[in-house]
Amino acid sequence: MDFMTDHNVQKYMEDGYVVLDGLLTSQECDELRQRMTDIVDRMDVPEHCRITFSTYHDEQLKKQGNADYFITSGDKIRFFFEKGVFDDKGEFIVPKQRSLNKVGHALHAYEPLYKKVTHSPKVQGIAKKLGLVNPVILQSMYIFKQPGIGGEVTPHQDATFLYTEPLGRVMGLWIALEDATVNNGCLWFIPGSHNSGISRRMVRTPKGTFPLTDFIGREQAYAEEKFIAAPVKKGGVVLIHGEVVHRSAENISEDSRHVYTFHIMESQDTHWSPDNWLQPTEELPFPPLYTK
Ligand SMILES: O=C(O)CCC(=O)C(=O)O
Repeated sequence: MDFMTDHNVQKYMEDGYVVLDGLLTSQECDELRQRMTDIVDRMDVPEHCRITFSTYHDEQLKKQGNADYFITSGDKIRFFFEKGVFDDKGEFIVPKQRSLNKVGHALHAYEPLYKKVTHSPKVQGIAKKLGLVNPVILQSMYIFKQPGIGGEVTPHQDATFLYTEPLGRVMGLWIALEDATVNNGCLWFIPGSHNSGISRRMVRTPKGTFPLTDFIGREQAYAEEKFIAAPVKKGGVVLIHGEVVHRSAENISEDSRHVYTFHIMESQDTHWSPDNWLQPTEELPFPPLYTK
C-alpha cells in the first residue's frame, strides 16, 4: 500500500495541508539530529554574517553583509540565529547549540543523510501519488524552535517567497524530528486558504540597489480562530501547499522542536520567477526529486 492514501490526498486537496505519521523511524530522526549537532559544533560564522531572525521570514537584512549572507545561501549551508544570542561584540551569550533559529538552504544537496531522506522512496511516493511529473527540490532547512527562545513565525504563504506561474506548483514537506506539540510551537493552518491566491510577494530589488529584497502587497490580517493546530509525532511529516496560510507560535516550553523541511516544485510547465530571492545556480541547479 502507498504511504500516502487516497484519503490523505483528498485531505491535502481540501485543506491545503495534511499530516502523515511515520515517514521516518525514531532512529532516523535521531541520526539527523546528531548530524546537525556535529554541524553546529563545527560552525564558524563571521561576525558580519550573524543574522538574527525576529520571525522566519522577517530577516533583519538591514546590513549589507547580513543581506548578502542570506541571499546567497540557496546553494550553501548557512546559519541563522535567534534574537538576543549575541552580545554587542558578536560573542555568543547562550550555548552555541541553543542559539540557532535555522540552518539553510542546501542540506538536501550537500549533507548525505539529509539528501537520502529527501530522495527516499516514501518521499518520491508522495510526489507520485500527487501526480507530480518532474518535481525538483528548491531548498531545505533545519529549524530548531529552541526551548524558551524559539520565536514565532507569523502567518504567511510559502508562495510569497517561492513564487511560480501558475501558482499551485510548490509544496513543503515538514518533518518532525521530535514531537511537535501545541506547547513547543507546532504549525497552525487555515484549512482551505490555499484556494484564494497570495496576498504578497517577496521580490529581488534591481541589481546594485539596497535592500536586496522587498515586498509587493501586504500580508492580510487573519482571525485567530480560523487557525487549526497540526501537532505531529516524531517522524511524521506535514505536507504544506504553497498557498495555504500557516504560522507557528513561540516556543515557551522547555522542549525543543527540531524539524527538517524542504520544498519541492512541479517543474513541468512551470515558470520559476527570476524575482524570487532563491535562484538555481551553476553550482546547484534545482535537483530532480526522482533520483537517488
Ligand atoms: O517551523 C516553523 O515553525 C515554521 C516553518 C514554516 O512556516 C515554513 O517553513 O514555511
